[in-house]
Amino acid sequence: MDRINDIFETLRENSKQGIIEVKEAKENGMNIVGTYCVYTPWEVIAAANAIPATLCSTSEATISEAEKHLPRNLCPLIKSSYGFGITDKCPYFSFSDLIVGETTCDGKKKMYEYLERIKPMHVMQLPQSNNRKEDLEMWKREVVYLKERLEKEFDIEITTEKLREQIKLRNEERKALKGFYELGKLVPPPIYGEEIQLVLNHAKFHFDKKSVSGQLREITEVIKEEYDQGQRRVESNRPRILITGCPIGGAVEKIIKIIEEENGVVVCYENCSGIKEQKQLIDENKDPIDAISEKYLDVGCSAMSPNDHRIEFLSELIDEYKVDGVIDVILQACHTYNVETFRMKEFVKGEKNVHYMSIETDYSQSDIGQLKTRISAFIEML
Ligand code: BJ8
Repeated sequence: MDRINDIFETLRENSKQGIIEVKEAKENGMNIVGTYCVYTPWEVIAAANAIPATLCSTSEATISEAEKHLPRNLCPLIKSSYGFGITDKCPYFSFSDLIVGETTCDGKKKMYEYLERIKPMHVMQLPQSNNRKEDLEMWKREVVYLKERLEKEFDIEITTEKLREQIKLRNEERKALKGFYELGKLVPPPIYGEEIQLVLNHAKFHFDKKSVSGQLREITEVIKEEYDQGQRRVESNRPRILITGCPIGGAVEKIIKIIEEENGVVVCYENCSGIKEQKQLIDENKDPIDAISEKYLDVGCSAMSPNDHRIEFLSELIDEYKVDGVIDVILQACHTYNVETFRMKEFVKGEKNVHYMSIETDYSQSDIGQLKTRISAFIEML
């Protein structure tokens, strides 16, 4: 019996378990808060005794409905999110009592204005830079406004103790996730990028964080043990790829599939569907609101100007994961990430001396052939 295959098989079988968990929580009187972005302070929502649930945004299925209200030349992630809202096809959206969004890119913040017609929304005003003390002060006020809104909405007091408890809980999950990711540093890596994604999705859509942390540690342990005993699932001659850029769940997982079919292997995801959120723990010794504000503002998203945090983190990851090539995934009409490709290319090729390519795609499968040709040529060059 292959223990690692068994683990992945079970995760595939349980991929819809999150919906059942949220449904049961709702039936037991818990509130659900829908979220879209890694800037959302998870701990504040959880301290209000509510479940923060990531909303559906990665399928093409609802885009045509969204285009009845939104322009066609808008990022697919925004159209998909909105489409799921108006068609009521995302169970997490249906169960949500409140949606929390942030003013990241223009398309997202304008879409929230329409979403508010369907569900109660709380939009956090995100500073457009994260390197000045004024930015942190502004963001801290927003974190406090969110806390107050949740208290009012759910008639509950969010105490310092509750915040501390949630910080601890989520930090444990971050540590467990980090431990799992770091398997990708091994040469050759013990598992494929597609399998990494499977585990990440499991963590994202399971809401009992205590048990998720335990499962992650167990999965990491089994993979390490098998590796130490000589099991090699991934050939050592596969070029090691880091993915950066826009989030790549659901429909965009086509890129991971192509990379690995074309004989590469994804060892690290720098983007928001990957390690970006786990980069920094929340300081458990500080005032919880201060510590939460600092951690979340640190995220290196292209909505920030300048976005130096992305470069700094990318630099560390390229070295630590011994990366041969960086693939920067841009969702169509994502201007902020698209503009950053020039700086990324300069940095990755010029300063890190690592191969770089950017890919623009959407949620359709119509560009598969073209992506295959480009990715295969890139991997061959490595
Ligand atoms: S912190 S990356 S999850 S905003 S891809 S909708 S930026 S046009 S998703 Fe994101 Fe938060 Fe940033 Fe991460 Fe706009 Fe670009 Fe679309 Fe984007």
